[in-house]
Amino acid sequence: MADVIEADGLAILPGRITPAEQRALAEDIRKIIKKAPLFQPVMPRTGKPFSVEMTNCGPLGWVSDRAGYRYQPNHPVTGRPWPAIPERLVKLWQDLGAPAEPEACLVNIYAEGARLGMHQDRDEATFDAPVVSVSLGDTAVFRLGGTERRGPTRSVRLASGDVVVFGGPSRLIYHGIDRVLSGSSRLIDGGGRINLTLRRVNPF
Ligand code: MD3
Ligand code: FE
Repeated sequence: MADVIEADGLAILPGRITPAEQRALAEDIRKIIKKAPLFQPVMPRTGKPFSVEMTNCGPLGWVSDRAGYRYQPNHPVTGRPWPAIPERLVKLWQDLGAPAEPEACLVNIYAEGARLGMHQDRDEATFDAPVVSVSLGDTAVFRLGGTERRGPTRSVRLASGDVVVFGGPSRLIYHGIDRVLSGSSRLIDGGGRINLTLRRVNPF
């Protein structure tokens, strides 16, 4: 399918990653999880656990605990530095025209029933770079709003290999994952969905 470029800095690129590249990426992620085990973040203050499990790669990783949301250079459980971002993801970032190098790659793992409530991503010290999202495995029902919490939303399905670029005014839109369609992909043994988000945290 042709690239679908939408307005306001939003680009949805269905099937941007080939099936062979998707398998290679899934293997990269498996190795990252061996070095940087999945952890279950909890909500600031309340301590309510997310239904999504996470890890990171890159110089900085996003974490959430009772103290708040932040980026940090070390894994919250092992204390070790995050593994490097796979070269094929750095190349994707550059091929999409994003500036400098990504500093953080958040790995979100969705088992059956996992979801992510509507939120903005604004823990970064710069919004000048886009966020690049890569979906692998089961299809997600993604909800896309505007830059105000209230207001119209629409639903978009993100399948394995789809890439979305959120730049310009779209960098600060509200978004979330309503649900994951289990059994929709055979990429990941045991099913589920992986979402990778590549970000700049600091100005370049
Ligand atoms: C729009 N992840 O990690 S990817 C997140 O599928 C997150 O795991 C979802 O929202 C997931 O913060 C959605 C799409 C996405 C990611 C980051 C964005 C959309 C975005 C940042 C700014 C605007
Ligand atoms: Fe987000």
